[in-house]
Amino acid sequence: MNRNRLRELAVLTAALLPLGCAPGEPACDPDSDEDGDGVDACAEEAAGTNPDEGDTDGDGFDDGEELACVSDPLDDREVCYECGWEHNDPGDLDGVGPDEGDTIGNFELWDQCEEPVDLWDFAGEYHILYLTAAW
Ligand SMILES: [Ca+2]
Ligand SMILES: [Ca+2]
Ligand SMILES: [Ca+2]
Ligand SMILES: [Ca+2]
Repeated sequence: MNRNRLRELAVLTAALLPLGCAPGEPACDPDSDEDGDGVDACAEEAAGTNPDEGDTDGDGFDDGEELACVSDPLDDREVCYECGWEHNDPGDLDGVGPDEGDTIGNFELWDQCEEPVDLWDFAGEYHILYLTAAW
C-alpha cells in the first residue's frame, strides 16, 4: 500500500472514529480490538489489516506498532526502524540525476541504531548528510 494512501487512511480513520465507524462499514465496532494490537476494528478495516491477527503481515511488528511508526502493516519486507524513522518513500520515486532539483538514486546508509536505512524513506523532508571517508 502506498505510504500516502496509508496516511490518508489513518487521518480519515482518526476523523471518523468520533462518529463511530468508517463510512460504508456499519458492521465494525470502534470499541473492539479482538487481536489486542491497539487498532480497533474500524481502523483495521480502513487500513486493510486483519482484525483477528495482531501482526497481519507476519513481520514481527504488530499492526498498531506499524501504523504508529508509519510502516506498511501489509508488507512484511517493511518494518519499523529502530531509530524511529518514518517510511516516507511514496513508492513512485525514480532517480533522474545528481543536479539540483533532480531526484538522486536511492541508496542505503547505516544509522546510529546500526540499521540500514533507505534514503528515499526521508522523501519530502530536509536533512543534512554528513559523509566522510578515510584511508
Ligand atoms: Ca485490532
Ligand atoms: Ca490486526
Ligand atoms: Ca507487521
Ligand atoms: Ca510490515
